[in-house]
Amino acid sequence: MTMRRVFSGIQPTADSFHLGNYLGAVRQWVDLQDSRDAIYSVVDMHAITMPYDPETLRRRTKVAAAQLFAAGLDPERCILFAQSQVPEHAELCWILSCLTGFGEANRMTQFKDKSAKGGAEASSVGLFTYPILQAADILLYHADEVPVGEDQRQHLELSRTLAQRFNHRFGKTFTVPAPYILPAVSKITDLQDPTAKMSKSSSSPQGIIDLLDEPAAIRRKINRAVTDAESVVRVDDDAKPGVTNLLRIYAALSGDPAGDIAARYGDAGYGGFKKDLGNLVADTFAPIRERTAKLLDDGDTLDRLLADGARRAGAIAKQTMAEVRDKCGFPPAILAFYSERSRLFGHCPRLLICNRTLLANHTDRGTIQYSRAGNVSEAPVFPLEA
Ligand code: AQP
Repeated sequence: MTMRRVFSGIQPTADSFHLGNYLGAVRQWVDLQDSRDAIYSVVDMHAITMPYDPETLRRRTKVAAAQLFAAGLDPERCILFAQSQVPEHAELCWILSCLTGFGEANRMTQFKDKSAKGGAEASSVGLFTYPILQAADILLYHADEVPVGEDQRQHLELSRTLAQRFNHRFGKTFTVPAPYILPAVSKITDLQDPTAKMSKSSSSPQGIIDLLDEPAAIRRKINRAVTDAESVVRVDDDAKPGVTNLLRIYAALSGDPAGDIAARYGDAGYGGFKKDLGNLVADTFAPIRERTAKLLDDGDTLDRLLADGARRAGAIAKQTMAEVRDKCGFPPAILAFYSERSRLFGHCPRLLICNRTLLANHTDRGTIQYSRAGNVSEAPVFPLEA
């Protein structure tokens, strides 16, 4: 039986992932490697929807990949790649954009929240179409499931709608993806504002725990986390959002049920509870932090791992796009590669996929002739070597 496929992405928008990213996404990614056909991406094209600095983005993309490998992603058991190294994401995004209603895109709450901060005039069109690029990310790989936090549920619903719409208009092409959301960790909140999600871009330094924080900083932040005046450790989302958030983090990292942890500390105050939780988070993150530093010291290996991931992801994406382009009515733009030195064409996987038959190699003018459904046509070929 073939394994179900998962796809998920994470933005390199900070110098470290945070506890919410870790529990809501990264840890699931690691766990799912054994039971799923897993494809993950550092989505650097999403990271340019807000103003950014190219050198910072380059560095953060590597730091993101290093953290993911350090957290347990294994290139033997999953594919991890940088989104911008597989150009088909942008190509499919355009096609899906043409299937998305303006009003439909305008209902996305993440755009409303993020654009409200800087003002709609200052927001980029890329920020507006972000969920369509996300749909392209997912649909390119025919993902069955998408492990994400609760904040991504609405975007995932759009991906499902676009897959169904494309299939309805052009014939069955895409898998309709399902969200994979674990409620207990789907919204880790800000330690200083426990009603808001912990977020790279909007949490204050005291409200966010970074995966790469020093152990002392982690303990201090948890010690100063906002709680309440009651001094009883128990789950109550409405009356005790701060303590409930800390209990959820404790339960997720220890594996113990939140009720058992609450019973252990009872009404003895928050001091001991926070101290133990601080140690637990610090101990969980310390080895990831050390492994990340080692991986970053060996930049060549990291580059090689990402390039290999892009090669493997790109092979799947190219197959999908060959079918999509054909269904949309586009002629094939890149049908085959050939080597100038050998003057021989290489494999033509796109020809096979789209029921085209190779008739002739016109190496003199850099094209090939093919037939499709009895019609003869010509397409450009791009040399691998200059
Ligand atoms: N607080 C959170 N609790 C649980 N899951 C979370 N995720 C993010 N915050 C929480 C999940 O982490 C994955 C990667 O997120 P992302 O980097 O693509 O962007 P995001 O969701 O917008 O997260 P941030 O931290 O708020 O980033 P910025 O500030 O750059 O926008 C996703 O699966 C997300 O659900």
